[in-house]
Amino acid sequence: MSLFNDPVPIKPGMWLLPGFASLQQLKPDIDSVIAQAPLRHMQTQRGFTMSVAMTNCGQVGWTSDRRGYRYSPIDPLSGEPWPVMPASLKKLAKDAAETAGFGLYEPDACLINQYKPGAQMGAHQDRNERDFSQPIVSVSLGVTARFFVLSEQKQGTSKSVDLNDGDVIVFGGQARRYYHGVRKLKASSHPITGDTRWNLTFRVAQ
Ligand code: MD6
Ligand code: FE
Repeated sequence: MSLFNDPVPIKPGMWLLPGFASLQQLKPDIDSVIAQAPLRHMQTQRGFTMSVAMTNCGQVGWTSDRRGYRYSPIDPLSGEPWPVMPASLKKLAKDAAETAGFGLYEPDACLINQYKPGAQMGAHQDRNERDFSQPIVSVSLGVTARFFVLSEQKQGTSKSVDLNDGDVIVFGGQARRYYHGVRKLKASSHPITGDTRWNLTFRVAQ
């Protein structure tokens, strides 16, 4: 028997899987990725420094600099390929996708986001992936954050959902092109991560 609750629909194509992921299970693999490809604050094309610190694992990783953002097979910091996606992380993403009704999910990229108090992510669309029929699986760990979703055209009233430790979002179908972001992280404390929120987003990028 599983203690996991049924998926909760947030928007058409967007599912919340409350408490689907376990921090204790994933943290050693996250730490090992970070040991190989350190977290860094990337630059945007417009010259801003992102408040979220990022790294990647998988065949390609999401990177941004003054030339814009893209997926790259090479970590620009080291000149080496990104770390291999740990099996535990990949399995979690596949299980979550399947639970939300997306079978045969084979993510080739995982972006790791680290939020400290005050960090935020502005409204954006994820549109650099080749196949929009494939969902993004997003895993939240540690401190709770407020996630907001708009529409494909960005306007309209936003829908907000608090993402707690272990919550997973599967973002597919119609929702795949919706603008979304994360409100400024409030100072609070989690027994394992301290003041920090982690977010993993799995993508089929290529
Ligand atoms: C975050 N998440 O939760 C940022 N993108 O920190 C995202 O930008 C995101 O959660 C696409 C699909 C699901 C997401
Ligand atoms: Fe996103």
